[in-house]
Amino acid sequence: MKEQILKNIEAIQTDGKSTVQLYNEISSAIMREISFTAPAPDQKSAYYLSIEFLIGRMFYNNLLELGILNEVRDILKEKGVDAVVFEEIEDAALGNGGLGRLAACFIDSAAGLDLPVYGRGIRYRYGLFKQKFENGFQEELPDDWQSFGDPWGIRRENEARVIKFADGEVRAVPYDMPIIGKNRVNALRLYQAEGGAAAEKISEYLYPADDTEEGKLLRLRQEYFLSAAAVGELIDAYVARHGTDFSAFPAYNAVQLNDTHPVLAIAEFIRILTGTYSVSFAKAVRLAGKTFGYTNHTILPEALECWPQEYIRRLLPEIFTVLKKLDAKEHREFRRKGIGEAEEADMRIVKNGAFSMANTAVYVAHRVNGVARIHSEILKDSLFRSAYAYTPEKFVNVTNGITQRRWLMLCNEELSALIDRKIGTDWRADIGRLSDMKKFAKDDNVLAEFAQIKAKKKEQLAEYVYRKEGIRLLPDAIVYAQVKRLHEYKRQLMTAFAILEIYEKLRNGELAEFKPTVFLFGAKSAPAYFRAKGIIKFINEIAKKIAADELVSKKLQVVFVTDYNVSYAEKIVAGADVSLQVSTAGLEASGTGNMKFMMNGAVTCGTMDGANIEIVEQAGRENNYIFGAEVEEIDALRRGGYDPNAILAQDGAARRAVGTLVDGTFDDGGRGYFKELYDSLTVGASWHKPDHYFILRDLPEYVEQLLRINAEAGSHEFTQKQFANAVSSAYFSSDRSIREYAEKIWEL
Ligand code: 26Q
Repeated sequence: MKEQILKNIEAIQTDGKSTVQLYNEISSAIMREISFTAPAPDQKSAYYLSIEFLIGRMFYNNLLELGILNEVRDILKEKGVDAVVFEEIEDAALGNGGLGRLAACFIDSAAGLDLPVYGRGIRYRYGLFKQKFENGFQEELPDDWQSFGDPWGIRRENEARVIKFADGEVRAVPYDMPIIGKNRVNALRLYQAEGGAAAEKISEYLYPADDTEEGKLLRLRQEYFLSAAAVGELIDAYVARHGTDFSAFPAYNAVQLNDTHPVLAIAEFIRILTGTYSVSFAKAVRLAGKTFGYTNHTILPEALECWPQEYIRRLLPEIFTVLKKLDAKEHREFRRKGIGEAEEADMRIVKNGAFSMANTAVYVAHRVNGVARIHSEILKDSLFRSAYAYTPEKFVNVTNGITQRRWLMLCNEELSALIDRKIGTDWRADIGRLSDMKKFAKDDNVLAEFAQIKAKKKEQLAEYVYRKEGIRLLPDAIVYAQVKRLHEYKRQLMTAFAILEIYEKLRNGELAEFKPTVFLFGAKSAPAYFRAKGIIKFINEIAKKIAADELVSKKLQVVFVTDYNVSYAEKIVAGADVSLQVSTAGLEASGTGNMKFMMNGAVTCGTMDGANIEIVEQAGRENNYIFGAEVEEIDALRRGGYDPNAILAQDGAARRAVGTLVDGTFDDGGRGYFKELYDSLTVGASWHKPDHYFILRDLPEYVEQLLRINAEAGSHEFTQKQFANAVSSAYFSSDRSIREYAEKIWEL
């Protein structure tokens, strides 16, 4: 296959062709030779249902996975084409953040491990919006990713199926994309909605605005569309092979629900078994239980989906009936077990008058998992406490991971080559071997090479930022990066305050030894998330102010990159020195950006939250910069006695930093963003207490750590810390995560 692909590419005439044309021709030349691996007969398969798949650019990754990246580069070079030009092909952003990127890493690892694990999602016409800044304010533009063509997607017209809603039918047309591993090619199957304008709306946008009833109903349609397309397909395939005795269904199929968005798949499965195939309700539920697993990715109440019963009754009457029966069954069982009312209310499928998707999943699924150790503990202690008390055997942890193919081999060829030179290339097929690098932790030559590579990746990052933003990063600066979805719990605002405090100290001449520092931000705010948009504007105002300060701008720079995405992340994680992971303890389920930075040799400056805890366990706490209140303290503060205003009253530096929101230092164009942020910290806003995310509790320690890093950066000891992180990162390979899913949940 390899040889034939290379021949095909050799034969391509490049003269006078545009980059997009060439991209499509080369990709098609590869696709012609690729055949999807069919699951072996009688082998169990797992299906990963996700509303997001944040794949990123496929071109280089597929060449890497095929083992022909360098050969293709050489062929193109001879034809006068530099392969970097394909960086202008934008990636399909069919996801928004960690949850979607995790799905992409997981299917990559599954293919790499030669496992029959297949993604099922939606082929959105437009992905996550493209971001631009207009005077520092975020604006959103449609992401028309198909304008570059879609050479990797194969339309499966004859596998289209009809999805029924109360008010009409929609066709779900599958598109298969190759997920390439050494020994197999799995299909990632994305469904496109067709059948007229109303139908097409269903797969038009990722996360359509849901501030109206119409918007909410559209989201519900999307969720059912994905669920029904995937479940319908699995049941048809089973019946064709094994007939209508469904007893063996779970022996052949595992279905993983990536958060609550595809939870209606459970109800759809029960609906078809009971309705079309006359399976008893109890048996259908039992089979569903054995088939489905549910992964929770957040404990934030606003992200736990509850569907008004009325919506489901109107749009999906049969699903409504199934959910009601399920709720009644649950109720009978709880009564039989003597479960008290309060506890029952907590666990019930119908909760506060709406269908709780999380409770549905927890009740039916045979496994419920969190995505980092602390998160899984919190699920058992808090969110699903009652369910854990009665069905402890359901609850497992699978700490997230990232694919080292994209997040090390592809984004950091230089570091990968150093590893090859030191321990050979076995680690490329078996990431556990990366730990063999630990023996060089004190080897000055290796450390020097490692430091040189970091410097080189930083230069490449600076080049990229210049190309994208027209901004020159301070040369040889320490690069601190905070790149992730914009959300209050992630506390980008706390970083903004920390920067303002440092800025103030620099102006006062308090930091004579301060080394040049760049703070790099990247984030998109949900279009309707007012405070998140205010935070973006605030950071952009800070960036502008510092850039305009003749003295301080030689030492300190703030850059908020535009349209942060997977391709940007590949540059940033390789070039950064410091990974900022500063969520309020208990609120970041795992984080996966933290792992990408670690693998590329950045130290973590962060709180004891999510996977940070396991990161410092692997790499050594002494090699990272941990600060802030831990979960127990946050819980205690939440129970009473937290007074951010008291902190402001006695901490002048914090008071000045926070005060810039309202003292005229910065301008939000009279739109009220900054006042809203100020109020959220000092008086509370929309159902939150003041400083709901405990920024003022952690800010002083944060500044202290940032300055400590600044003092240590550039030293031999600091390089040792960075190195320790990189070589301790094998545990965070999604290969490890997928093996755990296969064992603990899917029984593959
Ligand atoms: C919910 C209701 C209505 C509309 C949208 C949503 C919604 C949309 C997206 C809720 C959640 C999401 C995305 C969540 C997400 O990305 N979570 C992240 O998942 C990562 C992978 O497990 C973790 O590492 C992160 O900690 C977690 O924040």
